[in-house]
Amino acid sequence: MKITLIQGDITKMEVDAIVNAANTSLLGGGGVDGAIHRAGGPAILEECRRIRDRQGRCAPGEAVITTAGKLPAKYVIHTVGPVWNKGNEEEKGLLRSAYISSLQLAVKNGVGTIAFPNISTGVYRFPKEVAAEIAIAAVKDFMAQDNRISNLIFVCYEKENYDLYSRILQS
Ligand code: AR6
Repeated sequence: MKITLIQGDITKMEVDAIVNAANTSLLGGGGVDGAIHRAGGPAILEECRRIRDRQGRCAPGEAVITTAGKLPAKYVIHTVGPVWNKGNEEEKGLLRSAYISSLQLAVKNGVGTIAFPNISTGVYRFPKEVAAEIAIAAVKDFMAQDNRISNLIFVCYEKENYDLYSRILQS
């Protein structure tokens, strides 16, 4: 069981599952969501549409799973992080839930290797350092209780996040 940190593009990851920082519509957007749908092709959006038709929107803190289209990963786990609003709306708990829900769905689907982006730290403006602390604590807590994830990779797109994770993971 290990946690790895890299700086790069999550769409390139050859893992069982990559996690997408989606929105409640599940129908795509910008940032990492846009990059995943662009690189993965229309099959992912098609599956997201079917999930939407079946269960409606995906609430913040929850997650759904699709296959990964043309991506090298097997699955995409779409989770919705909270929009930061000065910490007044349970954003911290919802961010933790986004990580935990993704991991629960991962193990349910036999995923052993998984890559996470820095959920909510882009368009959703969650303060990066707080988000990194929450993300690292959540995955460590999960992995301490469930040994089915053998390798968890934090994929930071920006150097600022990479440096933050690097410091927190070392301490
Ligand atoms: N690989 C890894 N990380 C990436 C990539 C990539 N290819 N591209 C961007 N990031 P954001 P959010 C990083 O805005 O804040 C979308 O429109 C980025 O640098 O993608 O959760 C959705 O549809 C940042 O650190 O997601 C939602 O509407 C992190 O991914 C909304 O944005 C998250 O930034 C979700 O906002």
